[in-house]
Amino acid sequence: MPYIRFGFEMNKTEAMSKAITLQEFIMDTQAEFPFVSGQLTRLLTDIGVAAKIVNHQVNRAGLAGILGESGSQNTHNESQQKLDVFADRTFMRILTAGKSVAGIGSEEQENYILCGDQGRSGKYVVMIDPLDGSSNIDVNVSIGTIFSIYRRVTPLGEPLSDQDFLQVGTEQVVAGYILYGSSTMLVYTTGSGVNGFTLDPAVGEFFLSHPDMTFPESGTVYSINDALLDAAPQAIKQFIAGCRETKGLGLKGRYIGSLVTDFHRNLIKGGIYLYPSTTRHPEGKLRLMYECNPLAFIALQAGGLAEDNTGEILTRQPSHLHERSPFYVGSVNMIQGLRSCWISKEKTS
Ligand code: AHM
Ligand code: MG
Repeated sequence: MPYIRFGFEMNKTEAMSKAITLQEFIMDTQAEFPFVSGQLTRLLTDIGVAAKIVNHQVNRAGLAGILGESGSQNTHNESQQKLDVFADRTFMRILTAGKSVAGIGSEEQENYILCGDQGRSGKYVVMIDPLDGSSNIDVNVSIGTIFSIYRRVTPLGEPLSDQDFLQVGTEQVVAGYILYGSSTMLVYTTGSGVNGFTLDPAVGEFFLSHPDMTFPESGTVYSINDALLDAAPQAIKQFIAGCRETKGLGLKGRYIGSLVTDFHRNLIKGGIYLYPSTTRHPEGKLRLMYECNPLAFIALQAGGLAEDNTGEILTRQPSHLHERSPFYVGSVNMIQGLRSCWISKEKTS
């Protein structure tokens, strides 16, 4: 999709050479949002600000002596790292300070948070994994933030309720992630293409660096935790066996164990990420609302596909906030290959 600025159409190369900041881009494209009121523009800007603060802390983690576990546990009984706590507090503080958010669901908080007067005002609900892949912090591996934004369901003026948070993935208005990697990137979609911005630390601005991101149709990378394979469904075993057999054709196995990083690489190079249901995690490990749905929404906007064990994940009705799901996301050819493995296993069982 061409990027249009001040009424002029630009191609990817022109857009990249214009030094367009995230703020400019958000303002220029805000007319794409249905029911535009400026609140979503403000909210996206706030996310960009919080990302810079978290990025600063991630980059100085070793020096500041804030590596290691904080001692507290999150709602899934996983030990929290100090940066998890910092990232969660930073996003909460900045998002609740703006007037556009009515409520926030965070992977690090047991219950959702209502902003202001029981969430009576503010048009939007945010779901966020403030720092994903945090077990990688101590070994200096890239980590990320994943977020999505929904329009509230209950009328303005009434307190928010469960139904505002338990919306199907297709209702997302915005989805995005921040990758704290060798450079820091913010990638997001408002449902009209996917665009990536790279932080220039010297000036403290995100600049449009990856306009109109698309999954290569034919992926060559498969990303799975190999240790899970014995306990995974037959269809997954068959698919991975097929990948291994064809590796002479250029297929590669690559698994970082940091979802945003694995997803981002596959988005650029073409590939599939798989986190299956297993004996230990029969419902999968990843969280539907904080991890799977936002990345699934981005994947579809980028011309890829995303599924759970039964089909398209975005149409699945969540039943609770911290629901888990198997997750398969990536290039069209690879997800279709996986689909045919599910079908052939159904036929033989
Ligand atoms: P987290 O939200 O506790 O960080 O867990 C999610 C992470 C993903 O980033 C990553 O893809 C996955 O867990 C790795 O899990 P495993 O170590 O089981 O392969
Ligand atoms: Mg996570």
